Amino acid sequence: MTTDEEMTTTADTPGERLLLQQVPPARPTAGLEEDVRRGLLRGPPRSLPPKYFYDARGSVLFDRICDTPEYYPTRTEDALLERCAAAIIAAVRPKHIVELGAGTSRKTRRLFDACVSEACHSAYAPFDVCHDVLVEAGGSLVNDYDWLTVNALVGDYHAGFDHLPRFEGRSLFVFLGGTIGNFYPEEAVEFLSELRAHMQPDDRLLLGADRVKDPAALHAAYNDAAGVTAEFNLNVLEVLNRELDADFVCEGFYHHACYHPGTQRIEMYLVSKRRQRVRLRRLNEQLEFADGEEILTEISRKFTPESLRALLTVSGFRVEEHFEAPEGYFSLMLAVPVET
Ligand code: AVJ
Repeated sequence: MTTDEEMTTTADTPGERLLLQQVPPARPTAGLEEDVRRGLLRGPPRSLPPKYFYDARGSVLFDRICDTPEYYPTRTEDALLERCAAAIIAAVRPKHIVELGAGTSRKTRRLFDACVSEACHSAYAPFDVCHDVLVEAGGSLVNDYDWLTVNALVGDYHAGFDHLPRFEGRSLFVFLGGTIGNFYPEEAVEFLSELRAHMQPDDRLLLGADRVKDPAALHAAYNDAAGVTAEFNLNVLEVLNRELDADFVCEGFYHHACYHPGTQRIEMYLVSKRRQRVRLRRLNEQLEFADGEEILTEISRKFTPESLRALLTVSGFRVEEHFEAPEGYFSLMLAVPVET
């Protein structure tokens, strides 16, 4: 029989299992101002990096995109993870699970469930730019998994991995959601090579990527009927208005997303509905838009098993396992760093 005393000495309080740590950038990265000067004030096409979508409202809108019937990637990846998480945990038996761009860690719970069924109590290190999301998600994780230690890492994975802590024992790095598709080919290689350089020989990478498929299905996923993706895209103008004291009129632009089979990618644009001038007061700049002029706000690359494998190979990995969703809708590759 367990006494009250034993209870208090054996069970950690959830708060003691949630740690928070700042990860300083390994190199300076461009801020909004520099990205705007480089991408939005120049062109053609004018462009913005997709990371500015995710302010508080943008993150909520992204969650709502995931709930639209057309946007299949999130639920497809989740179902795939549910199916193969036990095999992954059994094969890797990680001491640490390190997630890049962890967000709310919703899909990662599939791995923790597998940790339970495989009796492999890994620690979790979610790495994300958003402090508040890490605290909230971390709090509910330590509550729901009474064995789990969360070592939340606040930082920008675009700023390199030099200051990411190196954990002892084997780490499983996970990069989910198909976010690798938001990188241009050279950027993706650079990013994965850098991650590879940070990894120890025994570590593994689990990479999720969306697949090339029927263009109609791809088109629908980025043009949902309820217009949530359009709202998400237009929200970046609100971010600019707030951060740069700009005067974009959202009604002056429309959402345009289209799949390009040649480059195997979705290109997402905001298109000016008329000639218009926009002031960026904090930058002391103004923009002149022609009628129909576009801003490229995101690319989302789609992969074949071969192109995903090739990306991992040139980045210094060997693919150990490939898990795919029905009809080749989504891929998860488990990869090991190649000795150099
Ligand atoms: C989760 C960043 C991979 O590219 O599909 C969803 C973002 N953009 N709808 C993607 C997104 C438009 C998404 N990522």
